[in-house]
Amino acid sequence: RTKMRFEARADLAKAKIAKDLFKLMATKKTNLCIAADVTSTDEILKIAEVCGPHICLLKTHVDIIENFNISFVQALKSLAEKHNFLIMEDRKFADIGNTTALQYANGIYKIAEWANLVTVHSLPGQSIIQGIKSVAANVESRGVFLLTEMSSQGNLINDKYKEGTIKMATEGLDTDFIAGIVCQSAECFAFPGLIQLTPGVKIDEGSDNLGQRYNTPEFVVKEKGADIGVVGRGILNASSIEKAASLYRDRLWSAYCDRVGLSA
Ligand code: UP6
Repeated sequence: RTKMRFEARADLAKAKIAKDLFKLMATKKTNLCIAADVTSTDEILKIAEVCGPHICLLKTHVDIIENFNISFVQALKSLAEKHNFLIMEDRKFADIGNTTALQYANGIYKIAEWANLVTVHSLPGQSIIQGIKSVAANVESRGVFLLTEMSSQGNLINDKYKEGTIKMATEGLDTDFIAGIVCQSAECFAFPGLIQLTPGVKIDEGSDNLGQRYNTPEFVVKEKGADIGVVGRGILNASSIEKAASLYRDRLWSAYCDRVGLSA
């Protein structure tokens, strides 16, 4: 649980996109990422418009959208500009470098064209990052988050896998392209220039009936070292998503301020 502030960590970050995101969080005063896990383009755009002012990051699962089209991507990018947030496609790539490069740049979604960030499993090794990097139009405006731990009950990640992933994120050949790690605990903190993204956040702790486990905003930021908290259903199932986003933003940001000794 580092007490360093985002501004100072921006200076240490090796990936340009991590510097940008640290600075965005510090100036906009938000460390909330919304998981826009809905299946229509209209719903995602509504979330982006209404919650945009409260978030640093909007996370998509583009392959759950029923009516995907390229004008949707343009509209989402404009909203990202208007409200000043970045877009992360939570694709969780996990194949060999060559296949991952094809999946990232081609197909219907052409993720490389619009996602500032993507998530990647470390399972295949360093080559998966090299694959993505090889087809990224601009290494400065793109980057990856490496999955180091998962929130789901019974996942198979062990200490050795975790150590290997952290090594890849801190000592590998592509540290200029790794913005951060997706994890659940402060044990994963290795270098203050990396951003810790933690999903499984809900004000009402507990679990869903498919293995997801939740912790409160305060717990993930102050005890588990999260820099960014990812909230999906905690916001999406609220009667007002705008109010819920504002509430999660306040709770996550206050917890960060407490951790680093800032007045909110
Ligand atoms: N996510 C997790 N746990 C992980 C990694 N990723 O929940 O270890 C992602 C899910 C979902 C979001 O794919 O998009 O974070 C959590 O959504 P929820 O808040 O509705 O549970």
